[in-house]
Amino acid sequence: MIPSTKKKEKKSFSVDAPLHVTGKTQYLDDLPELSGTLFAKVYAAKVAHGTINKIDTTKAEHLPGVVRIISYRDIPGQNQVGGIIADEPLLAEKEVDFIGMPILIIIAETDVIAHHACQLIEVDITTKKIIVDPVEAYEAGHFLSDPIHCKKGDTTTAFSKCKYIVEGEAESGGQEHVYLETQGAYAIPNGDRSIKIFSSTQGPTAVQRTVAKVLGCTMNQIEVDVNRIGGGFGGKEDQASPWAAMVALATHLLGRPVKYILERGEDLQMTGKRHPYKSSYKIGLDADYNILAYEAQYYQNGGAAADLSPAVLQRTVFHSTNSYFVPNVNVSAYSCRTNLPPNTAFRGFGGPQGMFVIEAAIHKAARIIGIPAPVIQEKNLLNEGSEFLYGQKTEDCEARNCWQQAKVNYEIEKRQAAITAYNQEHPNCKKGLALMPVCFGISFTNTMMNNARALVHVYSDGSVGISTGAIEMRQGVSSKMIQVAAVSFGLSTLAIKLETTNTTRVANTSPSAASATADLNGKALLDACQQILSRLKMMLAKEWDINDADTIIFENGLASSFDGSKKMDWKKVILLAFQQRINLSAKGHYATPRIHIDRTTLQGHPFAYHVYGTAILTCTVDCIRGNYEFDAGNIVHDFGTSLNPAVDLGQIEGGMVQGIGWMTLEELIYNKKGELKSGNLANYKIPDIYSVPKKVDVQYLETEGSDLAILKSKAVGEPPLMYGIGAYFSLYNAVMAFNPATEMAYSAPMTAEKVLMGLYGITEEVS
Ligand code: LUZ
Ligand code: MOS
Repeated sequence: MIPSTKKKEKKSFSVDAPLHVTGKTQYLDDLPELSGTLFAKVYAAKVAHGTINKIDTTKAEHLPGVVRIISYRDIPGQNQVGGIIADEPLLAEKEVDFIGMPILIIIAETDVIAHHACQLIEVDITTKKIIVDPVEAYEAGHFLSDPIHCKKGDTTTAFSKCKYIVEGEAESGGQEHVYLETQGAYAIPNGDRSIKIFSSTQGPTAVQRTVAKVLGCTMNQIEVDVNRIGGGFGGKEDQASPWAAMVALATHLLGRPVKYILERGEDLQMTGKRHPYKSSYKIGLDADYNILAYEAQYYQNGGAAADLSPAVLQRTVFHSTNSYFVPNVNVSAYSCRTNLPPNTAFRGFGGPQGMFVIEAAIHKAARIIGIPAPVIQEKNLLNEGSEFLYGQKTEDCEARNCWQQAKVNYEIEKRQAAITAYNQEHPNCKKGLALMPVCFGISFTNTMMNNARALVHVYSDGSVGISTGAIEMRQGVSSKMIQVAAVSFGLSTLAIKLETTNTTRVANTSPSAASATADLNGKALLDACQQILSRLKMMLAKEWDINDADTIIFENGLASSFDGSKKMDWKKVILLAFQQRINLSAKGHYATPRIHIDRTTLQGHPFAYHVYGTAILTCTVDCIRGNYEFDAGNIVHDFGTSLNPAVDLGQIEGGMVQGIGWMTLEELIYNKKGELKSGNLANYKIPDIYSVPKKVDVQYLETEGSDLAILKSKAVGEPPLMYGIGAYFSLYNAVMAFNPATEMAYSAPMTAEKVLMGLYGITEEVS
């Protein structure tokens, strides 16, 4: 036990903010290029499914400045980048499976030449049957992995006891990550038979492993280094690897540094996105509105290769009942193979898709019964000890506390009454309100991945250098890591330097994902700091003739005895330790305790803890034009004891807005040929300042926080995205205020077009 951890640096601290506001922040493309650097570019498939008959690269090869055109035949190792399932070639061999599938890599002296050469390549492909719809793929038997069936209790018997049974369908669209920094990598020869890669990745070890596989070498031949990345949102958990493999392959073949940073258009075309889902459900309630039974079938649009789809699907199943206790549940989930780019991790990782379905089911049930949806929501919230579908029981359950605080502090009843009055007075403008409770499980569902390591050096002048496996992707984890070390040693954050994330310093990392990065890496870092501290305490105990070394306190840059009679400046302590040849470096390790899951029955205790919250979203709809805006987004969130309130607040606000984007504006459109019709940011609309609710307010639920959270500061990355689901239902309610008989399908996003059709009862598709 370190006494100084009691005194957390409560002030909000950001190591990066001064760099960002002065434009000095260094990303991948800011690295100075070595002389002799070559540039890569992919030639990608232009049809979504077909057989390659002929490839003609003659013209491109003759273009001055083109150094080499690489095909799958040049790969010394395996032509394989699949992470969970080996079903994804780096470069197409005989078949192409989606538009944007890489076929060739052009290597040239400049990126302009590479771009030009790309246009001179001719590939002849015979088109085969193209499937873009998950249900069509399901019916044709095209799957990426085995279906998941998970049940609890007996839904059949339970339905026979229900007063109300409601069935229906729900559909949610994909979502493009739009990280500000596009995918990319830079490989340089690093001594004899070794390659160093700078990559914009959330998963340096995934990059290292994939590159080694493609090059047919061992992992110790590949070094991956990441300073920070300009956004990931899940898009770089698995899908940063192909570009790194391409440049490493070129470096291996040519012995020169090779760089590839995707243009925005290429990135939008070639990379996978959030999985669109089509789902059906059946929900049963008793006369008191208790949900007794819930069944659902999820059809996940996985794209052409598995990528992370099976794991995403599992999280959908685990979050199928969101923040509610349902005694009888029976769900089936299918990962369907289609001719789209392989869909991948995206903040929430299948959880949001699962939650949308039960929220739609509750909303529809409430409509049919003739009561407000929040009556059903509140009635069925999780209680202490409620059992989830996967067998785990809630501990320190905050579902009702968040809901209650939101209801009281944000004066729900008063606001609902004001909205009703407004709607009566305004024939052509309607307001709507919705509540969105969220319960999200923290840990990788794959237990094996929940571990991390850290390396700490205290230099002989007292300064500290720390390395972890965490990737800074603008979520503020760097600041949190520095705080953990500062708090541990009782030093100012200025004394701590965070190094890049590098596979030679911290090996076998899990990706920065699953909201667990600060917890896992922070705990490993704490372990390393504590090892050094305990050595220093032993030394001082001897020096000061104190029996119990643990009573020595490190605080405010000083070591002191418990009674304050002895004091020594940190720098002096370190100098003394150095003179006494004490080890001033340590490697920390952490593996989340308690968690386990039976992979066949899906029963166990997969999550370290759950994060809870409740959001209230209100909107105003222009009933002439279908336009809308959000009046307020009010959130009560369970942070535990926040380590960095400003960073955490940023995650809540940003997450909610990203969720609102997914639910309302962002419409990914692929036509039947598998062509992306929303392939630029003019026709794929992402939230801007006008999409942000006019009033955003976040309240802390005062809780202590879990011991499995870093310094009791609960994970905050993904949960807030799902607050955005409330935006969908607030719009639905506003439309119902105008047209109570509207038959709008539960189909997200709720674009202005859909609102307009809903207002006027137009159900057929306009194309
Ligand atoms: N990645 C992963 C994730 O591999 N497993 C998970 O459970 C997960 N959850 C959220 C985000 N990324
Ligand atoms: Mo993520 S969806 O936590 O990479």
